[in-house]
Amino acid sequence: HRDCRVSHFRVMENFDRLRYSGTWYAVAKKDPEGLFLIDNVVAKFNVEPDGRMTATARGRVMVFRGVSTCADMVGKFQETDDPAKFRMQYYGVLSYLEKGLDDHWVVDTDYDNYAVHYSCRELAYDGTCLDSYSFIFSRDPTGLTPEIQRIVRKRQEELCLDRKYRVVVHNGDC
Ligand code: AZE
Repeated sequence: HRDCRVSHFRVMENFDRLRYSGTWYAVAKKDPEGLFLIDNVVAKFNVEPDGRMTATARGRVMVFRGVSTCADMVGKFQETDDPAKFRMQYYGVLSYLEKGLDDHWVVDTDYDNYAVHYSCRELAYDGTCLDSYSFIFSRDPTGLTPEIQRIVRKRQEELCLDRKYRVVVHNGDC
């Protein structure tokens, strides 16, 4: 039986934010509750001169029922005692868009092809997650190789999120 306690999830060892920087295309995502990025999600991670990690993200979001727009979001990362676990403060460049403070964990990456991201917004009393979101990122917008898909599927299972992901479409809308 799988251990779904969030504090027991394994994250990337010796996470290197410099190798992680640059453009990542979301190829799959597991949505949290409420409003979220819909598709065409592209994230760009940077390391600032002072060493801190920042990111921008672009993607299509629903603003009213049936009306969507492309949103530009900014993320600033606070370090924790685990180098692969951050707190991400984020906000929309346009004021009406969402803002918040989320966990941002890099679960696994080979830096050159794929990354598995995880965020739990609300813990249950038993330590499992009540409201999470997760992105599978690829350096290549057309997707991941079958070999890497196997690794990613394993990580999704370990996060207790197998079969909870949807494909993120990239069709040039944003
Ligand atoms: C992430 C990559 C790093 C930068 C940022 C990310 C997260 C963005 C959101 C956006 C939510 C938007 C909503 C709009 C209505 C993880 C993709 C900022 C959580 C809900």
